[in-house]
Amino acid sequence: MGQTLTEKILDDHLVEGDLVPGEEIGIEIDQTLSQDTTGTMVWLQFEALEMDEVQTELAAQYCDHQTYQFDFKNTDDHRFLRSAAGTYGAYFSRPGNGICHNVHKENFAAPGKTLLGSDSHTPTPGGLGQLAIGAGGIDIAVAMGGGAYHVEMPEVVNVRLEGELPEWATAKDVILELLRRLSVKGGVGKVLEYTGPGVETLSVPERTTITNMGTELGATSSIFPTDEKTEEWLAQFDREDEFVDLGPDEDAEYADEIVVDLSDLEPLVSKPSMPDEVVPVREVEGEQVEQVIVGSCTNGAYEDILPSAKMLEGRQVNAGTEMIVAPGSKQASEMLAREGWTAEMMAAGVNFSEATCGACIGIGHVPASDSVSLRTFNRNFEGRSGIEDDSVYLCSPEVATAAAIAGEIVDPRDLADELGDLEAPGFELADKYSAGYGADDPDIITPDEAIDDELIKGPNISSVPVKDPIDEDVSGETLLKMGDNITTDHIIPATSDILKFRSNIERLSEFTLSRIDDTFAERAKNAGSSVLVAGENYGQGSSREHAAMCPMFLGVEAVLAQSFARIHKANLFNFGLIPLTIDEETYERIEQGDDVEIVDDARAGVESGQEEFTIRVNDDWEATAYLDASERERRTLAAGGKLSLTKQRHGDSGATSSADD
Ligand code: MIC
Ligand code: SF4
Repeated sequence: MGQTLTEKILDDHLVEGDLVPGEEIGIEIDQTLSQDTTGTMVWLQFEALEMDEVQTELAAQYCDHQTYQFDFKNTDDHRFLRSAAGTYGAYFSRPGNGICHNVHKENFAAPGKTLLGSDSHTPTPGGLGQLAIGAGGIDIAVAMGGGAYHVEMPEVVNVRLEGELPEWATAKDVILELLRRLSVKGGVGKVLEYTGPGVETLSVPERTTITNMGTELGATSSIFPTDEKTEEWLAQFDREDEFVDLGPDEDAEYADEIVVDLSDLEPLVSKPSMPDEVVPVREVEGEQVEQVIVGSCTNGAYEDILPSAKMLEGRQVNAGTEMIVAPGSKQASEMLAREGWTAEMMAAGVNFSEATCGACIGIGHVPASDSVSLRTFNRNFEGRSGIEDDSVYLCSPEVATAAAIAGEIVDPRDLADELGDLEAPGFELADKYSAGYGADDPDIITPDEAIDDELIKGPNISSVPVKDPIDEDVSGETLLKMGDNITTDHIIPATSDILKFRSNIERLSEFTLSRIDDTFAERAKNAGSSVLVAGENYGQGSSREHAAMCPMFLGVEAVLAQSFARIHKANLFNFGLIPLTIDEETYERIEQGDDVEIVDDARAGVESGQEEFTIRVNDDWEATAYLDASERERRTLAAGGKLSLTKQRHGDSGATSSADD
């Protein structure tokens, strides 16, 4: 039987297990990436593993989320990251050089290689045939130490693209259409593999918009085959020698097939406050818009911003609307400037941000109260923009720019009819990125150019908390009962007032679940030990392991949910919290404030492979909760987490010559 492209790359990197969907496999990782807000924990954990240097072909550390450095703590984090990259042999991308996914794609992403990154949008370079997966920080640290990455073998779904995009429909509309059909949990446990005649009509930046936002479906990864378009794009960066011809076998078998006819697509938008609330733009036309932002890791390439620039040529941004362009990388900014588009857009009334995540997580450009913000980003979770009850819509650069011109949401086709002279900008590749990148890039410090050979820690950089092995008795009060689709932004928000404590778990934990209940941290501390209850898809969104570390630090022992998002569930194992699945009836019955006790010996049960646990609620009624975990996850959990396990194995010194799993 033939193989899918995903299976081929996994097969090439397989070190444990078989490629059977649902079973755990271990794969070798060629490249890693980490960014500033998850990276400090990555390197602190790498330090705790007592490794001398990075073992992967390539490791890259980016400073991209909080580059405005509002607080010395941010700058200290960046200096620490530079020192860690230098000490252990990683590439270091300086603050302001761009968002990890964009800079990695431009400089290092390579077809056929595996990439593991401490950011949920790591699958972005799937658009050029790389198999890239997002994970928690300690998984990156272990991979950098030469350890395998373990993941449930996903089902590979064939997304067959037919036809060609009509005018004004874009790659963003392809992924919004999939979100409309599948929802934010429709991709859990799956890799979306794109095939069909529509593929060759899309260029690499368009493909990476689609693979980037596959994360919003909950997918493990998304991937495109490679072709002349891939080679052409790599050549723009003088990297054509990294091209590899990759695709599925003709008789490859997929778990499922989804057909998207590109020619049927029209401009779409995600309504507040979930990426899958997708409707045609025409359904929400007329909504007044006070802010428009074009950019981010989803649509921040030069080629994504160019259509906006063309639409604004000779026009002006509406007086009632602010328009900001936030390029994904300095390369994109520099290209726009060199080609004259920056001046053109500035003359139209656009403001430029540095190449940073920034506004995507509420750092700068926070919308006004009771206002609509239209963004080309990938997430619009409530409050993420920096103001509670925000109204953030997600769309393509074309739809965003049409709104900036009109001052209200408008389908660009209708705006074009109204204005008479607004042409569809189409998609155009840059001629060549010739501005002295690669080896001469002053913003990427290669391992050979490193200026540090020891770690530099500022006063806010503390150590990684390590949990004790789990106890035989696990019980606690249900301190919070939550609904479906709780995001890691709810668990540990990322706004700038909070982000500065990412390297200091004691301080950060004070904000745990504050977006849902600001008394939570205090109550958890007082309770000593507690449990959380949630509905479906608990922990969707970011890869931040802080969303497991902080509850653990506050004494949460177990999370009882109807289902979990993939990365968060792995993070719960990695930090010794028991992720138990409950059915709808139990979820409905259990109330906030209820005392929950695992009746069985929890430790013995976890270790022995027990799948069903009896929980007793308020000493009154009982129900069954399920633990779906591999043998390796059970060992990790029983030990109190991955770091505790490593320390126990190596007699507390943690010292090892290559990282274990
Ligand atoms: C996000 O988009 O939510 C982030 C901020 O990039 C996170 C990483 C983090 O929390 O630092 C992600 O996607 O993993
Ligand atoms: Fe940065 Fe936003 Fe992309 Fe996350 S989703 S990496 S915060 S731009």
